[in-house]
Amino acid sequence: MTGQLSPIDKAKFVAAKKAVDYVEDGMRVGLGTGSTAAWMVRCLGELVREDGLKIRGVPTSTRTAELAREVGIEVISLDEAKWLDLTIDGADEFDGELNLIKGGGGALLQEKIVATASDQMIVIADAAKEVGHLGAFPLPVEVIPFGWQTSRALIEEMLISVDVLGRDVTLRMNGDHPYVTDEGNHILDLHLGRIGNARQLAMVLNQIPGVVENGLFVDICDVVVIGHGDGRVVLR
Ligand code: ABF
Repeated sequence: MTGQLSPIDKAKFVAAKKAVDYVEDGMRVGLGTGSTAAWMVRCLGELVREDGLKIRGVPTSTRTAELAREVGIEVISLDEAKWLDLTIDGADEFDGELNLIKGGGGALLQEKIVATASDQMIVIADAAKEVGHLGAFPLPVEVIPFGWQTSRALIEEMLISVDVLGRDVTLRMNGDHPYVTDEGNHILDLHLGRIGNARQLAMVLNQIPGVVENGLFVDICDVVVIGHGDGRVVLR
């Protein structure tokens, strides 16, 4: 499965492989989105096929659902699962309080719902994702298409009164067209540079009309499994 991996892919793989140690027979598992989470899905698939691991997976995106089925994992909906024992997902940034920025892959809405509906959330990440302060990675905010420019203007106005370094807000594009999420929404990327108070910003953002969800995961992550290019794994 792994062949000759680049250091970054090795880091992602070893984090993913370590995280699946937490998965036990009979679990309902939230399956994350992104390249690190894809390694996790492949590792779980190998355990299902070769060791008879019995789990049911709830994917956080259509692409994760496709990969999970491809590797032999039984896929169910969150409504069928009702609640999850464990979610394993990637992240774009994590800080010392295990708060996260997620959504670089465009799946933040389902990711946050699934992670919140879990007894435990494990993040798997290469070491470069660890930051002193969140914000260098543009913060994704999912907005409905109706009046998205008004939502953007209201966000820009709100940013004047919060503790951030930058205030540039851009519409995420997919080629010549706006990016469209699995739910048919758009994503605004907030180039904030440094977020002073993630908890406050997460709350204020979701009060803005048209905003569906934001990529700040505050008090949701329980453990971060950090992979390094030399094969080392560290837990936070
Ligand atoms: C996903 O993991 C997204 O929320 C986040 O953008 C992504 C990180 O991607 P990768 O693992 O490819 O670095 O859950």
